[in-house]
Amino acid sequence: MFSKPKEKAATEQMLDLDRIPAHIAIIMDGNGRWAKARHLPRIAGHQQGMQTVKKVTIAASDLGVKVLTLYAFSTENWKRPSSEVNFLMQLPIKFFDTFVPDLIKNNVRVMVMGDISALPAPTQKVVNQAIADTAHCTGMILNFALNYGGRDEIIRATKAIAKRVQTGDLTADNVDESVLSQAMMTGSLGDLADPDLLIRTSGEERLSNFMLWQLAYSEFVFVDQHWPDFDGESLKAAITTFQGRHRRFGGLENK
Ligand code: V07
Repeated sequence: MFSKPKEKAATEQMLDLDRIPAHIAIIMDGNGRWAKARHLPRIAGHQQGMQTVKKVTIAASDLGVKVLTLYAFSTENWKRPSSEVNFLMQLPIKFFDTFVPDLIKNNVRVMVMGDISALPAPTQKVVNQAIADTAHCTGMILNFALNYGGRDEIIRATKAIAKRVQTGDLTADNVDESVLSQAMMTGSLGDLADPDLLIRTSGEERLSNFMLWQLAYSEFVFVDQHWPDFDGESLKAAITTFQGRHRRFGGLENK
């Protein structure tokens, strides 16, 4: 009477390999809670979370996902203790030191969205190097949101468009969804810019300033696992949940 089961448990259904979401975005939450539950420092959770990034990247690539966007560091994360921020800034370096050959072997191309120029110089260097080293890869795009904020992205896009109007390259009347989409940090992804599926781990059900424009029509799947406990099977379960839902894009029916 009060709640009807509106979707089958993902485990009761089968994963349809012909309907894998093209673009999956993940808010990798719960590293600190994972560590706390084990009486470990928060940074141990981040370290383990990085290993999960590697496993999930390969799992997504194997499933035929075209873009995997991972929220690694938000513009708000600078408010954390400086010791934790310093550790987090080392993670892209550790990640690429150990993982670039695997990325190349799996034909995965690295992309980054966010204000990279505000990161420590060695972090910027390794990120730019990884982008360059994988520029020839034609498989999945692994898109890290690093020093990224959704409102910041919208402000930057708005400024860029305002400047185009100012120089006469564009008229105000010609500003439409397509112009906005291309001015966003995902503009280069073309029709893959908008995630089909957003996953957030660790039980929180908020957007936390992530891809505000691009998530307008996405399916949201929230899972209780902390990010370090997430794995390829969890990814498949989330995709199965996604496949069990109707997507209507605001229209009436789209079966
Ligand atoms: C970070 C591990 C995953 C859980 C979330 C927070 C901690 C991978 C990267 C990364 C980022 C950019 C890049 C290559 C790797 C990363 C940060 C934190 C700041 F080009 N994991 N990871 N960056 N965590």
